[in-house]
Amino acid sequence: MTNPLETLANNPFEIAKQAAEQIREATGVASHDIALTLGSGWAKAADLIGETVATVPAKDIVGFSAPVVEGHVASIRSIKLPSGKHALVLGARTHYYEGHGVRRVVHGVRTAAATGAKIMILTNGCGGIKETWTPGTPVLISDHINLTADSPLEGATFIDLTDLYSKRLREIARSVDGSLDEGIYAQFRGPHYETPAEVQMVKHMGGHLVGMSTALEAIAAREAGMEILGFSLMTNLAAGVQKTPLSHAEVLEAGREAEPRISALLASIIEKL
Ligand code: 8IG
Repeated sequence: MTNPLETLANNPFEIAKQAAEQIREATGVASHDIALTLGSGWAKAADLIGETVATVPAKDIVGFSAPVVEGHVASIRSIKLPSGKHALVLGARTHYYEGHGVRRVVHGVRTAAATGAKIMILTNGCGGIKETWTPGTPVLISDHINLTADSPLEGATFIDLTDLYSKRLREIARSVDGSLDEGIYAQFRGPHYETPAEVQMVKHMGGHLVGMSTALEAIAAREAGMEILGFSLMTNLAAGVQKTPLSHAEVLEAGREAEPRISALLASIIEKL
């Protein structure tokens, strides 16, 4: 016989529901409309999109843990947009490479859905393969290649991933900045960067961006019925495309340099959602 409490503790959707309830209590906001995960280089967007109603330490919400990467922020913020809508900003992302399993990776997305969010904005910092891009270029994600060999879905959940990164939302983004390029994002498990040969493999597969997040989260967001906007900040040319070795310090510096500009861009896009 199974213990009902164990069943509850083992159900990721139940834990997300509990987390959403805790967020409701901590923020006083009954329901959120939009959720954002802010990756490297995007954190300032939270200050630009509206009025912060409440900031909650992520560690106070069930299932969230403190981030391990320098430059990531460990808080969950509820923001009232000028439109009157409520945005939930997840500053704490759990990466696949942390080794806590894929359920933990997508807990934020599932929690966002449980708070009522219908749109999930996933942002990240990543490497770029197109040589015409320079570090600091924001790129809309048009599709992904999941190279983690894993999935956040368990059991016979055959979810369609056509138009995973909403064409409608990408069009809204381009109505704000017509020069925005788009690309296909390949998620590796990391935490090492790719070899030049792996970057060439992705290029031959049709990928344009390489990173360590987002694809698994997008799948979970789609399962939860959300519409997804994916946004990458290309902070470095991928290994081998860039002739010099990759350094995390340089990646952070490129993020810092681009942050005000891309955060303002994201804020303008959010205004139109
Ligand atoms: I920022 O070049 C950042 N994140 N996999 N490759 C991968 N992840 C990244 C990279 C990169 N740059």
